[in-house]
Amino acid sequence: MKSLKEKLFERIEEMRPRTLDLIKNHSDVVIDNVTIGKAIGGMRGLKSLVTDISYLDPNEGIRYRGYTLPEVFEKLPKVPGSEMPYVEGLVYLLLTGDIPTDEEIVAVADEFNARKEVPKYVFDVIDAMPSDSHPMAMFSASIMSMQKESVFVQRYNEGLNKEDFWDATYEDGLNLIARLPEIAAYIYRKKYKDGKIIPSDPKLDMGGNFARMMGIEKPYDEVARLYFIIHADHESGNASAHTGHLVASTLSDLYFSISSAINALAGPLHGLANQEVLRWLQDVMDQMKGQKPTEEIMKKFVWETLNAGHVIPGFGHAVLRKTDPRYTIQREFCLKYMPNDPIFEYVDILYKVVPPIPLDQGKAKNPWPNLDAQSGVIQWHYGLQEYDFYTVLFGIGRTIGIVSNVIWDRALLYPLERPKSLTTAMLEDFVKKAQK
Ligand code: AMX
Repeated sequence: MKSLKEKLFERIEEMRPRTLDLIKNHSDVVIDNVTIGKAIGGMRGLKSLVTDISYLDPNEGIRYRGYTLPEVFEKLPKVPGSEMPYVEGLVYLLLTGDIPTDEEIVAVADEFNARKEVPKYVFDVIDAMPSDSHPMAMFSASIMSMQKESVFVQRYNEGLNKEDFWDATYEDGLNLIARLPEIAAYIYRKKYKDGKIIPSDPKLDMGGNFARMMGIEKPYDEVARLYFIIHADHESGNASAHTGHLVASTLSDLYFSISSAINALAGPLHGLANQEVLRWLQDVMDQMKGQKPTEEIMKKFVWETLNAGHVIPGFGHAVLRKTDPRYTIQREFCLKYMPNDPIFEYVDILYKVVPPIPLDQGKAKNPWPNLDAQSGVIQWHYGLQEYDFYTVLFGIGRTIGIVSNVIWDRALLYPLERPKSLTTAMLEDFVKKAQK
């Protein structure tokens, strides 16, 4: 049996000539137009990045290496006694494009276990931060503090050949992914549970071990696996993935790159949206004094929010144009494990009443729920009621996708990212020329 790294190298050798051929022989082939709307409008939808790790179809949602999310959950090997797959298996799939066999998954889980010891000074860094620091700031700082461990930097300084950059990046990436659950759980227990730390269990898989270190009973291990898998990747253009790629394109190591990506994820239009949804729902619940609203009453709350000039959190998406499959998978989980949860019942009513409203209003291009519409609700149900922490969970998942992308960026020798800017006056000149 080949190890994950050997299998990855096999794939890299297959891909390198294809990329080389595109650059050498087809660089002039046009794939998109750059308009003023795109240049000022955050490059929305501009086809200007390449990744084979995932593809976001506007109608169908995300595919990981060609597999839809339901297929990923069905095909990846399951943790014994669990309905959810190994998160470690997703890393294997994203890196190689293959579903691991039962034998391969055991080897990969062992490889992660061997890498998961967190250096003690990381906990000292967290302890030294003010206790009211945002958990995402603590998470980002912890990752940054480990930069001195970088295998890439060490081997780069020894004169590493650029053909082998991916190999050292693989070492950093897997070390980082293996350590993040313990770091996140430490931040949680330190910040919200009086610092009573629960040690890691080397025999457990990533999701199971995370649930244990968080101190939350079953089926929270299933929630952890579900979360890390659905949040892992969403193409390269979203803010966190793009930040990770951009920083790594300077040949900064993965500790710099992932810490930056975590900072990008901390914005309310990106990873922080899950807590906004819960806040909105609980505000409605308070006003309803716990009563279940009718659809008519719920519509009134939605309109109040819109009329106050705010967005309905958990709805809409920059690329997707249908219900997010990551929402649907969580909804199925809720229907199975927590159908009578009062907040879930609210989410269900919202799903019925919100979509026609933005359509009537004629503004939002996508009126359907995104993954955040109920991700906070599930956490709340299992006792994780500290909103600020939710984005850290997203960050653990997203790191898996970014690490996979950066390893491949290095394998295919992608260069420094450096788009060109124009001035406003130059754009106005383009308009004048176009009008002549
Ligand atoms: N409620 C009300 N209005 C909305 C809306 C919503 N949920 N989603 C979009 N709109 C409005 C926009 O504010 C914009 O109005 P404007 O022209 O007055 O500025 C208009 O509809 C067009 O927006 P769009 O092109 O459809 O969306 P976008 O690509 O600009 O933004 C997103 C996408 C996700 C930021 C937006 O839909 C939004 O703010 N949603 C609520 C916050 C949220 O759920 N974020 C989570 C996203 C997923 C993630 O990364 N975690």
